Parts: sequence; structure tokens; C-alpha cells
Amino acid sequence: MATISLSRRLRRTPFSDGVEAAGVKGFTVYNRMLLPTVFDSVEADYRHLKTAVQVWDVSCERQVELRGPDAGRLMQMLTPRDLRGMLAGQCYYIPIVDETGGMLNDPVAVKLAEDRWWISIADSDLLLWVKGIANGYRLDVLVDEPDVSPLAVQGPKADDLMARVFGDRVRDIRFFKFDMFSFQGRDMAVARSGYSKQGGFEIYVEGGDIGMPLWNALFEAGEDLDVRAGCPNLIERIESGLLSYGNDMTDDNTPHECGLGRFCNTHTAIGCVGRDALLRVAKEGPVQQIRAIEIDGDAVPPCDRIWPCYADGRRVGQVTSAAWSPDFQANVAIGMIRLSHWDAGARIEVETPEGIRSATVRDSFWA
Ligand code: THG
Repeated sequence: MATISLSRRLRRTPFSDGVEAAGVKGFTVYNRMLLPTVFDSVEADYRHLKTAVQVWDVSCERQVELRGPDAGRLMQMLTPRDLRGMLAGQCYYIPIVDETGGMLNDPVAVKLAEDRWWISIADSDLLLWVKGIANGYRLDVLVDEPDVSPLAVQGPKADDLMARVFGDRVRDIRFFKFDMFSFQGRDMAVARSGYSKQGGFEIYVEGGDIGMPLWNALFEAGEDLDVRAGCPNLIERIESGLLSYGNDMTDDNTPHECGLGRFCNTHTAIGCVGRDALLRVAKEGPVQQIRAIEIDGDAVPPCDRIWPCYADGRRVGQVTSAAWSPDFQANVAIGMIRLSHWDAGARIEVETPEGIRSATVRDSFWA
């Protein structure tokens, strides 16, 4: 296949030199920034992630910073998740919806202080939407993209590696909470979170200049732990049911269709821009929803477009992510399936580029 040409529009990251030195074999583009997709092979990366520890350059999870007296009010305008109980030091996974209730992003919100928040965004231009609302409502808040680049440390040995660089206090960080730590005299927020279910942390690195010193310190400290450069792993994230905005869902989908109803408190999320629309659609209930799907047969090809799903010759949904799982010896997949066929055990046909495959709708993800 041809390659993607690099230019200034496609941003490098503070860790790109380290990623290249580690032998990265593939990138994707995410928020107009490079995101590694494979180092050794997707299957070898998967096995290593599940047994050791990896350092991931996830700088492309850009931060939208809200700063000022109206920061909290603006945050609540963006999401149907009730943020009133959220304290500084907490992270929340939040759906962000437009005026029709359509998903605009599914970021992690980071509350630094009452008047200072980060929105750690998935792949859509959320900064423009947030600036538009802030200005349209004449809110007293500054909205920008700071020089902050998340570096994830993921895998069963993540606690041990992180303790060597930041001290044993990292072990006390609870899931989706963060605390401040110092590295070479620089303060950074360290959260227990990340785009895998293997455990680990995300370091919000402020100032690109400290990026490579931190990268190098992690690799020096973790030599005997077999620390390697890694990246969000397609197989692991499907097994874990971690959704990918732009792949598994778009602005055509409500949070309820995406299975994110548990992160909505639409009745009490007063001020949310999409509140009225969501209250209307939530009353009817969704007619399609994200499901785990197991596709029969040997390894499927890469899923780089919608794979339509049928039952009795009628369209019943689509598969949007799929991969062969070595641990489950099956093709694991994520799809959007209509109500008539979304119950566990439903048999459907998936139209892959290599032909029709039988598949089964499951009641939960694998991990
Ligand atoms: N970390 C940070 N920023 C991010 C991501 C991340 N921005 C882009 C993208 N990932 C946003 N999407 C997700 C999707 C899933 C999760 C986090 C961000 C996630 N979900 C867990 C789950 O669904 O089980 C936990 C949710 C919860 O219980 O609150 O972690 O990964 N900084």
C-alpha cells in the first residue's frame, strides 16, 4: 500500500523521536496528530501488553482546557452526565452531545480545580464546538488547547514501573482519580486510567520539552520489567469493549445507542445543550445499540469500513471493529445492532470484504 505523506498539518508529538527509535511500524492520524498503531505485530504487541508493561504515546488525546469562573457551567452544558458531585482530582468518562443528542466526542473529563478543567478528547474537533458555545453564551471562560501530551503506562507491571520513577505514592491512586507528582522538578498529573483493561496510568505531560526525558527515564527504570513502546491495541480494546469514536459511533448516534446510558443523568444535567433532545429519545428508548459480536471462522481481514449485517436477507446493523483474538480463539467484534436482533445468542450474517460470515450477538464483551 502507499504511505501517508508527512507535513506540518500532521503533527508530531513530544515523544515521536522515542517512538521512531523504538521501531514503530505503523501510524494512524488522530486529532491531526500521529498515533502509533503497531510496533512488533498487533498480536505480539497484544501478548506483551497483557503480560508486561508498555509506554504509549497518546499525545493525540489532546486537551481542551476550560479556565475561569464559568468553566464548570460550560462543562455541564457539554454533557448529559451530572457533574455536580465531581471533585477536583477526579476523572469522568463523559458523552458529549450536540443539540440533537448526537455524540460529538467521548472524552475523559479531568477536574483540576473548580475553575480549571481538561477535556481529554477522542478524534473530533471538539475545541471548535466548545469555543462556539463559550462565545455564543458570552461565558467568562478561556478555552484553548494547552501544550499537554498524555503518556500512558499500561499493563500488569505498570504499578512497579511507575513507582520506580514517581515513588510508591503512585500505587495509592485509585481508578479514574489523579494526583500531582514531580519529575525533574516539573509537576504532572498522574491518573489511574487508560485505553486498555490491563491496568495502568496516564501521565499528563505539560511542556513538550520534558517529554523525551520522561520517556527515557521510564525505559531506563523498566529494563528488567521488559518495558516496551506500545500503543492502544486493536484486539485488546475490542475484547475490553472500549469504543472508538468515528469507528464504532458518530454524531448520528445517541449515547444510549452507544451503550453509554450509564454515563447519562439527563434529568439532572441542567444546562446540557442536548438535554431536551435526549429526554425525548430516551423516553422511546434506542432502536439500535452497540453490541459485542463473535464472527465465525478463521481470522477476519482488517475492518476499515462498515460491514453490513443481515438476518433473513434484511439489514439488521453493522460491524465497525473486528479482530482475531488469540486468547479467545475467535473473531471479536463491535457493531451497532437493531433491536430485533440485539439479544444475546441472535444469529446474524456479516458481509466482510472476503464474503459473508455467520456471527453471534453476545451479552457482554470478553474482558
Ligand atoms: N484516556 C484519556 N483520553 C482519551 C482516552 C483515554 N481520549 C480519547 C479516548 N481515550 C476517549 N475514549 C475513551 C473510551 C473509554 C474510556 C476512556 C476514554 C474508558 N472506559 C472505561 C470503560 O468503559 O470501562 C472506564 C469508564 C468508567 O468506568 O468511567 O476508560 O483512554 N486521557
